[in-house]
Amino acid sequence: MKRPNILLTGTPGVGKSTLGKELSTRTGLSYVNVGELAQEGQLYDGYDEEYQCPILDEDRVVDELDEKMEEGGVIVDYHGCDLFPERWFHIVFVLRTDNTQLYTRLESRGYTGKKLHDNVQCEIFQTIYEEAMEAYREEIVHQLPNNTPEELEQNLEQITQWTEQWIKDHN
Ligand code: DAT
Repeated sequence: MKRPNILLTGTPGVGKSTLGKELSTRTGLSYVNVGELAQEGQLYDGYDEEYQCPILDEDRVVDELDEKMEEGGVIVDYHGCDLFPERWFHIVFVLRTDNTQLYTRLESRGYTGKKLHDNVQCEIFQTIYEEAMEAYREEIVHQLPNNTPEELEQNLEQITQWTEQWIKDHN
């Protein structure tokens, strides 16, 4: 059976992993958190002193995932999107959160100072949305507001429906 690959992207804290894990339960697609994958495999290439975090080795991440992506049926979660081959994804969702809300979420995650400020700024400037619109065909890129539990549920229902329809249409 053919199954679609879905990219969930957006600024840290917009709710990608919350949505992705539940979506995986509802659709049966597998869920890959690229940050965790890199951590487990130490797929890093240096260290960013400014942000105090390791730098992703993008080529190794792509190599690591390529076979699984070719098979289909994968939900990928990452706060960037132009490192992946365009051919991997059938649809791209950019989650969006209002900046006051996002500020609170990131603060309670322990972000402070420049890291907190820059991430909220990233959301205000729609950085990831623009990156997605450059990297993928515009028709497959969708923004989803994700501020409240109600919106989370709506997003889950919408993507689950889309997935079921895709599977019907391609099998
Ligand atoms: P991400 O994976 O994009 O970094 P997350 O899934 O870890 O984000 O969510 C960050 C925090 O926000 C976490 O405490 C759960 C909460 N959250 C996620 N989606 C939400 C929503 N739709 N409404 C309210 N809170 C939400």
